Amino acid sequence: TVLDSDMRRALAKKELVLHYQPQVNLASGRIVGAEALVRWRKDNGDLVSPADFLPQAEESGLIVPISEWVLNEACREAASWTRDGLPPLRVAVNLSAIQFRKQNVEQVVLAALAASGLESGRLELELTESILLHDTERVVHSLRALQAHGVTFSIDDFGTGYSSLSYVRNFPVNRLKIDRSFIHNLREDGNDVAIVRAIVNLGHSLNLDVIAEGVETAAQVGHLRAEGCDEVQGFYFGRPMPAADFIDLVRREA
Ligand code: G
Ligand code: G
Ligand code: NA
Ligand code: MN
Repeated sequence: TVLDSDMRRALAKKELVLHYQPQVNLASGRIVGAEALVRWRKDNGDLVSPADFLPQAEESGLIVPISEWVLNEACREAASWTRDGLPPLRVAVNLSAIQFRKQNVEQVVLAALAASGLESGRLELELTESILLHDTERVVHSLRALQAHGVTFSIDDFGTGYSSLSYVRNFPVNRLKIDRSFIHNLREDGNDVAIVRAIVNLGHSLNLDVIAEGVETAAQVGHLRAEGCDEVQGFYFGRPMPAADFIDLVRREA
């Protein structure tokens, strides 16, 4: 398709960029990491959302080289932040199910760490249900191998899947990311209050950290703090932003 050849060109011409969204620890109030989110910056300056090109990239398989670029770029940039005097922030990278099908994820991740010099404990990989749904044994094997190197894993969009609880049981993960749909109406909707409490308690009783995504208001922050949620991410603390802006934000809070 036209989109495919455009994307191939985008990769070759280095039109992809990463934006970073801060992740804040609620106890310290400090930025402890960032989620890397890909954007396509076209010739004409337009910024295309991943929602508008990743589905087709998954269809065509181009998601594999795109994801590999994202992983290498995120590791490279995060490693450069510490050289620039920033604290050793965590960087979270989204993985796609297709990667697990088409490549040796373990090798690709270890190669990105080696090439960048990023300390492995600073890399977190975000897993979605589409990864956890299939080929469980092979995925578990890759995750365990990487975990042995210090890489951590989170379950993205937690609570929205068909079998979220079995993922927690079957996969070696370190963190639950409460899906933003539960955060959106947190104050008014009694069910969401109960669900957030249940996820925080589940996580903590299994020794997992819990982060809420889609946090947009001070009231939501207060609520999540009261519930004992460990970390937050959302527009309230910062939209996904270019690396230079993220670095400035971290510097300003230091
Ligand atoms: O950043 P944003 O709002 O536009 O992201 C839209 C969707 O694209 C989200 O579901 C996000 O997880 C996904 N996404 C963003 N960057 C990446 C990436 O590098 N790899 C994968 N697999 N998904 C991504
Ligand atoms: O979970 P996923 O990786 O799909 O989430 C990343 C997406 O969520 C990005 O598109 C990002 O722009 C979006 N996002 C981040 N923070 C917020 C927020 O506070 N509110 C809403 N509505 N979307 C957010
Ligand atoms: Na994500
Ligand atoms: Mn998410």
